[in-house]
Amino acid sequence: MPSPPLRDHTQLTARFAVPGRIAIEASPLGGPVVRLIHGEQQALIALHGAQVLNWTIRGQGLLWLSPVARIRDGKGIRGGIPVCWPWFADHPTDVGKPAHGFVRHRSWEMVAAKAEALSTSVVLAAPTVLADAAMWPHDAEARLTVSLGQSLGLALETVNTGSRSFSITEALHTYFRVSDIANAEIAGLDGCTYLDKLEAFARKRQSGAVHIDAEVDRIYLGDTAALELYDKGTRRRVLIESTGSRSAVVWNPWTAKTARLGDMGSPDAFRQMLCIETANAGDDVVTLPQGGRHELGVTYRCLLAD
Ligand code: TA6
Repeated sequence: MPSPPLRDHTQLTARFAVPGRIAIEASPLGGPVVRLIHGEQQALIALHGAQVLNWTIRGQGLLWLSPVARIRDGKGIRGGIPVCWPWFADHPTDVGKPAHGFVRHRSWEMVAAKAEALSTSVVLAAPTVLADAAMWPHDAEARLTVSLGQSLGLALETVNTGSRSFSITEALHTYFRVSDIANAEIAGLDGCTYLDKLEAFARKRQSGAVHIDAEVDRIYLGDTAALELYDKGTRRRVLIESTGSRSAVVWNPWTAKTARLGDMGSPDAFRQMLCIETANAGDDVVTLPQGGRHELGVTYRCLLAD
């Protein structure tokens, strides 16, 4: 009989903390978080949704988090890196089910943490439970490894622990911080086909780098494994390298959707964020047989201007 998951701050600290490298803290957002420290980098990961809330290099924050973000049972946290699983965006057949699946709305189990010479990492797990069957009638486990080393790395593993095959879509829904959306440019998607969600998923072709001057909500298909976000306001480049993914999502809500979302923190908050998401979305579906495993991985390497 597996031991019950550790949720208590004291127990988690006793089992996983490493002085100066791994700490379990009570976040002002309202739940326990894991702080990873590796050289000049730090990352903060909420147990809620296994959501990376912050990633800093020499104190500079590289991810966007809503100033009104809160950790609340059954809700998502606006910003950082939400884990969308076992479906991306609306459920394929029932829009009454929560967008982006259900594991971002619950506390994950902390199952491992390591402070090594070349990396500092944590592993969090979210096995499906009986109550999930009404939403998704499969036995599975999602496991997220977050690591700091040469870069910030995330690896989302799906394990089919049941007796029937199933299909998933998924995304690491990363909100990057930018100096201003007018300064941002995404390279690496030139020539890719994309589905434009704002025009009933019409198929279009990307020409050149991606610039944002209105609401954008696109699923790029094909070779999306090496992207670069350049911010000419900070002269900062983030190299985005994905594995186990054949699609990438680019999203900025702009003015009207920001107002409809209501939890962005201010009417012009969209100007400081840009989502570039490593995914298996749209046509890009992952099917796992009984006992099958799949890993969606991404590394973010930041080249800071001196
Ligand atoms: O990834 C883009 C997207 O699917 C957009 O359509 C928008 O809905 C965004 O995700 C935010 O979704 P959320 O459920 O976090 O508000």
